[in-house]
Amino acid sequence: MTRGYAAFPTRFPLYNAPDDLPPQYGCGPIKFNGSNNALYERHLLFDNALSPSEVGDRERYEAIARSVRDVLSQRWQQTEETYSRENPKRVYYLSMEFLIGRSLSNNILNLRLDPMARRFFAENQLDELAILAQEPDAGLGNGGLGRLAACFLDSMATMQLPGMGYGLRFEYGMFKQQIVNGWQCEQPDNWLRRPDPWEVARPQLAVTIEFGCSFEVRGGNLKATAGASTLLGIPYDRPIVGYGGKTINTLRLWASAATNSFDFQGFSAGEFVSALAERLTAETVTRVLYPDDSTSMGQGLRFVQEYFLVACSLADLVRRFRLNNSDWNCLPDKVAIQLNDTHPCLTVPELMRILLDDAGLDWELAWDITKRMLAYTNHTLLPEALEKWPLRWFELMLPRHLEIILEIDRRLREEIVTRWPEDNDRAERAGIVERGAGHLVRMAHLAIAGSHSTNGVAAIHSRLLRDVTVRDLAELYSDRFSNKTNGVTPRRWLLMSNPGLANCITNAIGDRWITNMADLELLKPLAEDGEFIAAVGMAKRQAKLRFAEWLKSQAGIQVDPDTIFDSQIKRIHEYKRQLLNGLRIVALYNRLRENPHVDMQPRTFFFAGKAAPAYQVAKLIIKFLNNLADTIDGDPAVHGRLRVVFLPEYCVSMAERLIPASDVSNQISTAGYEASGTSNMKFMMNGALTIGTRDGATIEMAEAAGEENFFLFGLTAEQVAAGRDWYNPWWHYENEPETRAVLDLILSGHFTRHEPMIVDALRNILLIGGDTYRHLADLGSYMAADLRLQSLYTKQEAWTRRAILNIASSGKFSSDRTIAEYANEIWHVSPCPVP
Ligand code: 26V
Repeated sequence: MTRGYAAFPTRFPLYNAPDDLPPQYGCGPIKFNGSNNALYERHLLFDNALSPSEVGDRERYEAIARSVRDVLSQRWQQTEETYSRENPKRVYYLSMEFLIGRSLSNNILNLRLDPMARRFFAENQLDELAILAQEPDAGLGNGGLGRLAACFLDSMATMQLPGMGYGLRFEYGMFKQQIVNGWQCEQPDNWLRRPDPWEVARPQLAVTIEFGCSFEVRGGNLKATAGASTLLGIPYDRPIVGYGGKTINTLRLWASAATNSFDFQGFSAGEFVSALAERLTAETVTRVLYPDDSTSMGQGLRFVQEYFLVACSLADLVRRFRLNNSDWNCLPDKVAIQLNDTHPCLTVPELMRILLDDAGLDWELAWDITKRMLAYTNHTLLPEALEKWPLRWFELMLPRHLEIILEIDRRLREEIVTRWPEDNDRAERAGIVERGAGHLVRMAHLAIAGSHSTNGVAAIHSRLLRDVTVRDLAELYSDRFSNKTNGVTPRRWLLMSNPGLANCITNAIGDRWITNMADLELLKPLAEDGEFIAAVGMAKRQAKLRFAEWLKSQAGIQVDPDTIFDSQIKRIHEYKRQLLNGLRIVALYNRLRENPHVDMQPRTFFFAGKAAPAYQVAKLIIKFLNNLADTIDGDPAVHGRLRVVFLPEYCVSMAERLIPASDVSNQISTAGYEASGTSNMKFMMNGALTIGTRDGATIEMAEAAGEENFFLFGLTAEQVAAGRDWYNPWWHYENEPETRAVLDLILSGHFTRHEPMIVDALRNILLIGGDTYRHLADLGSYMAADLRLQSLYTKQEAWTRRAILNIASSGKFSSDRTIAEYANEIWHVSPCPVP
């Protein structure tokens, strides 16, 4: 008999607290007995009705995850009970995306079960890494906006705030990226093919949503047809464990279904197939995440998804409010709703509809309540990504909402004309409905008019939003605008992903930093302490070795940890300028080819990121980077000195591995374009030095650490804007020898031997088309900053000292700080501790 079976107990004792759980993190009634495996064994064998010889790592993963969920489920219920009893003001974070990644190790860590888990894996001789790798990333997001939502949930739970996330349960998340002959190929991400141990379906709480039209799937698209219809929203809850396990909040994701899941009449009449087709159409709504974060191209299904999220979530939270409160006037005292970009901004007309039609309030009161409840965050200034929906779609699908929007628009215009009677165009510019060939509803304007707060995500971004992008509305409602600089959770991004460095920090200053990142300031004096410098240097080396080993085992790629690890990992976008990084690499390559004896630090460049499937230029950039990697790899002249690696399938789990191992973080967007960035913060906390432009939150990071500890370069946002009419890339080509040599080598086809169309495309982007994103303007100063960086790297101690000063200054970029600002200045919610 195998060990697992023999150990199977006949009774299931109550869980006892792990003996090494520090008392300050005591989880109340949560008890877990580390010395027996009862829970695990039961899940392993009974959940899938398997014999011990049949179980593999996937079953082991599920059994461990289920055991952890058992451990937290009581506390999860108590959290909800406490909120029901105390009836505090709650905050709801509405987002089309939650990029949560994996949950098992994060939940173990936040429950402080990690010592016990380590013992468990050892005692049972289980391969921890192989088992953790069984969990698919929950890739329910495109990039920064979705990952921010996930970090915010972690912070709210850790700070014991009564918060809840609302999103969609996409059956297919962000596509899987393969690289074939250098090109990106997309594969569906069927992440729910196997049962997800973290989600709890709550069909008893399903809500019914009404549309002014019916739907059918035609030619792969969702088409609206005549006649009203209904959809069912079924909630699936996921636990959000705060650090220390005191509060466990909920992320509620909605899945769509048909109201009559089975048409029995139709079935009797022999219409079995069409009855089921209706059901399939209904389920289409939450089938797939839109993998495009660069354009708001009119997609009918996307519009339906947005309304579905809004309608389900509002029905749910209003129902919850009504359980404890009878007076509609109290809604803003009990509910704050944060709108993550304009994606959930149909909340404005939907809430008005509920207050007018269901609650029977008059317009003035309904409008006042709506504004006091809602707050809006903007995450991009790119005009092509600002959502505008055709008025016609409202007419077709949401006629009542259209009436409400037109009335909001009428009143807004009236207000503007009264205040600026001389300014004839202002109402047209600032109105909600953009009048034109096809009338469009400007969702950002709707969000600003219908809320009490609008914020950007870094100081420069909030300023540009107010002074340029929505200037007219900002002048009208100046008191509504503020900035809330983004942050990231130090639990996942430092404590969990970089245990070596985390230990180093804890040994030096204690572990309070985990929930109080300002404490990292205490590390500043240690930047002069030889022993601490050595320890931090060692932690970086360990992380590099660990990453190199992982890469070897996963992809068969061998990288040298003695080279500088220089990373740029993010969505592929022209404005993020992966191409500029490529130009830098070609310049270094040229230097080495010209003079093999040139003094240059050996380097490995890492790229990772996905392009929107329809974004051709972004896909071409991926192809170029892969060609660059192949050519350089195949050139013996630079062997051992220069290496380029494009890592396919960038995701949260990959970032968790690569960021701790990186020496250099590239944040090189054209100034004025990157709203904030959040990977920049993760790199900083993990002791990478930043080479970057004065854009987004990088500006505030350099301010915090001191510009002398950063490698800043390039045009400022003001200079970029000022050059709009006269910038000419040819000037740089003609007057800067290195720039010219770089372009000549690329345009000679050196990296694209049998692919002339790539050369044509690059010539177009960088020269003929005017170089919209100023690659050539910034290449010279990028190279200069790069030289400074290389020279510092030769002095390892000085380098690590700067890394320490960066870590010590990264406290501001904890999402705990960001959430404290939202809670105090926008939501006015306070902690509601669970006894
Ligand atoms: C935009 C769109 C356009 C309509 C179709 C679907 C779709 C999906 C996602 C997006 C998001 C674009 C905005 C975005 O992700 N912004 C990023 O937000 C981060 C968090 O605030 C910030 O750090 C990044 O700088 C910013 O690019």
